[in-house]
Amino acid sequence: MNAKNTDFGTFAQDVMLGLNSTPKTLPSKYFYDAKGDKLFQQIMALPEYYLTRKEYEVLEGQHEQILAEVLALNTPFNLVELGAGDGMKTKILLRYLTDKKADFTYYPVDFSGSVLEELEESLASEFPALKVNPIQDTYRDSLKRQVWEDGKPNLILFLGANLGNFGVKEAKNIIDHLRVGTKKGDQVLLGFDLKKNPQTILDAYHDSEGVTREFNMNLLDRINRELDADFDRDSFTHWPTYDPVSGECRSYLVSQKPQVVTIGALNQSFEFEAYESIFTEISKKYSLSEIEHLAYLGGFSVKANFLDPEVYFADVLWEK
Ligand code: AVI
Repeated sequence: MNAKNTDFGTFAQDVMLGLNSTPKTLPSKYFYDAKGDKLFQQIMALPEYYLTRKEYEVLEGQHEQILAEVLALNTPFNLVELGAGDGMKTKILLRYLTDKKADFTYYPVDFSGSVLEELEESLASEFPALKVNPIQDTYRDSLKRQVWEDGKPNLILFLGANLGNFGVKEAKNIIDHLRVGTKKGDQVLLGFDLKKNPQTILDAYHDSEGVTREFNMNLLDRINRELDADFDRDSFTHWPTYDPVSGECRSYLVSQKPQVVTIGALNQSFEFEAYESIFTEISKKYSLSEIEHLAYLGGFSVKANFLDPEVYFADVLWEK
């Protein structure tokens, strides 16, 4: 595996920067340790969390059209996936490509080493002949390094509404990395959660079983565990919000009282006023016109938008 340094130093530094900011913030990429990965799997199966089911529906129903062009090239290619996760949805594409005897190498990129290990195991048993080259890295750094680049056409997958976990400026920056990290003729398939009834969106991030709450709280547990801190998780409330204008669903952990939290590894204490918040995650929802604008910014042409019948989710195919 091509491993990147995701060590203690980076985590500690990001926590220090985030908690010293005003307002306080913690990066959502640190949700995903072994426990966070399991919680996210549970989230994906929640009745309120429609995103995974809807994207599955799109890929299951329209994979032939989605892959028609890359198959028509009739030449070996690379299938690169940014944020591969458990590969559940990608396996629809892998199965179809394998059935069609396509000659390709699959490069799953993920920040989480444990996720990649599990994925590699499941692929080995379900697709024994598949050429797999896992890369442990961030989206941006992997696009900078392009370890897959060998002159063959690339189809880059960025599914699961993962781009939504970045603010507008950062999302544009990632699209810019996609622009630089692809060559003419490469295709990109991106998943976007679409703007819809605000209540439906809010419910997806405020599930009745409290799994999403636990997912956020795990970040405090992780800081306690890995950075020798004393967050009292019961004195924080999980608080998701949704703004239908910006399409931004934002999650916060709100301190229920004035308190001081000490992080041993940073040798620093952080004061919280009553009801002061830590911003933990953004999950932006897009309109189709906003998505088209992103394609334009990246210098991509829109080949097709693949939607579910309820128009909850879009997988969009762009070409450089
Ligand atoms: C991974 N990502 C697209 C999820 C989302 O919907 O923003 C992460 C998540 N956060 C809370 N629930 C799910």
